[in-house]
Amino acid sequence: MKVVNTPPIAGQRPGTSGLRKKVTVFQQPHYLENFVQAIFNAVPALKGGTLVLGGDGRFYNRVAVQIILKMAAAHGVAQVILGRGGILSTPAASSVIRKYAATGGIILSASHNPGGADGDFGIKYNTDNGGPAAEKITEAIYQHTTSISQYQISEAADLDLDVLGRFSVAGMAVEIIDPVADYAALMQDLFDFDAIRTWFAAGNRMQFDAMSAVAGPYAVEIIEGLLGAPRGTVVNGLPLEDFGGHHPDPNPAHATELIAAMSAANAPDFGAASDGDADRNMVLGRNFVVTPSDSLAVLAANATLVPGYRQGLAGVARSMPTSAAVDAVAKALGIACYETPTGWKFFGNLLDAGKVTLCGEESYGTGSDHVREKDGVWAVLFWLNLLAVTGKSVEEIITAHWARFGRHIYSRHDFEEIASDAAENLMAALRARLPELAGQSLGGQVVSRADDFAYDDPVDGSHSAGQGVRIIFAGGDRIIYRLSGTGTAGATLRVYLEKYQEDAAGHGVETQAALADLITVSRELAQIQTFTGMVQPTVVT
Ligand code: VG1
Ligand code: CO
Repeated sequence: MKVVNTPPIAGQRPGTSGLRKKVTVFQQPHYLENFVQAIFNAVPALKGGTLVLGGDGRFYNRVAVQIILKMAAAHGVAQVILGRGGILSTPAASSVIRKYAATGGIILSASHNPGGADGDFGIKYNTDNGGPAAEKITEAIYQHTTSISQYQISEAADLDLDVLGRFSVAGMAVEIIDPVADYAALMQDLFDFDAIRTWFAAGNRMQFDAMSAVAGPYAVEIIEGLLGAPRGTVVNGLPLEDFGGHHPDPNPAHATELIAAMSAANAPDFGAASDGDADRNMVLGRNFVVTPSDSLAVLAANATLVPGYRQGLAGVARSMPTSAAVDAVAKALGIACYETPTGWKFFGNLLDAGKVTLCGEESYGTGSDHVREKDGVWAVLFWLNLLAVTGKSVEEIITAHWARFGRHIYSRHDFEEIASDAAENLMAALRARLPELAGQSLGGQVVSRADDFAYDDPVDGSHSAGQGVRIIFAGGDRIIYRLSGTGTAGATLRVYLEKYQEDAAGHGVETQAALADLITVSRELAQIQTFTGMVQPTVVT
């Protein structure tokens, strides 16, 4: 074991989901080691405990795994459970932490951010419930990075990561597990695999685009293997260190290959994609895109059709910018609906306390109490289960849902790589105007409420302020503004737009056209062009 002197490195505060930086930043001397040491300092229980370790396989994953193994050994961790090849999808890591009652886990991923030598890398700590560490812990980790003076690392040789079995690194046990097996078993407990097998056997077709990311092995084994879908159902199924140069983000703007396949003449019945670490999902029907907010609402409304949720839902939760589609379902079901800040870590307490069963975010994230992360493959299997037992198409399910609950027309406009100070100034100017907005008319609609969202966790009472500016109109339409906490270059302004359309005659409208007035108001109110110089968003989903 050696002790290495190190200076604190600025800027290691975890964002919405862990610490994300360019690979080149992580490659700087001591950068990763300082952060990992801060985790061990902040979580003393890891000494003598079990740590789960794995990542999405992106560039630098294997290097980071070797470093973390040696540091874990130096810190007296009793056992590391490691995915073969250093691979574990984020939801699989969460399930493994829970199944083996581990002390915690370190997940290596920058999720939907691009990878490769010039791309992004990331690291986050998950606690013993399998979920992302709460703000209290991420903040403690950050504080340690600001005062660190040395780290400990063993001088053991590198471990061969590609062989299953039990090994030792400087006396610490390392169990290398199949990254898919435990997760696949959990999925079989939740979903009606027989019904889905029958659906495929009847000739229904699907395309799952793993976007050359970590979902590939999970989707191939579960969908083509256990569920008998034809070979080739999963495309881009081989995880690549640079995701083939693509943005592994499952939305219409980035999953262009899937969008094209689903709008072709011979399109499959069902399309799906997931992100870099397989916790996000996008689902589509033939020539029909499902928004994540609608998907959450549909899963909630139909949950009892699925074995794992047959007993009904305790409650549901959504992040604040996510549309109120699920609120309408909760109301009809007579269950609670919680509104939380952006980021999965805010769902953890609600799930642990049994207050909610399903939760989701507008950013292509859906999940349940089966793990403590959002879960892309789980959401896709949930949809497959619904398609199989209802015999309906995706479009039929969604349009029937709208007919019953009304449609929450929804879109997110992202303005990426804005200079950080311009973005901060824009938000500050917006916040300064909030007190005067209520009662005013904007674009012909009266503002009923204008505030900066704050959240009081109903379980532990923790308070999180400054979570996004909300402009809520009298009719329920909303414009939300917040800055991204996952980017690595400049700042990203996210503008979320929502309009409720009750009348079925208006449900077929094109989304951007239906939101045109709100879009204009959103640009003018925040003076987006004045502050950023940008006339149009870089990504619209
Ligand atoms: C984004 C999404 C948020 C999500 C987070 C992590 O955060 O908006 O809903 O929880 O990414 O997802 P932000 O701060 O950039 O808006 V993942 O799949 O990147 O871990
Ligand atoms: Co992700």
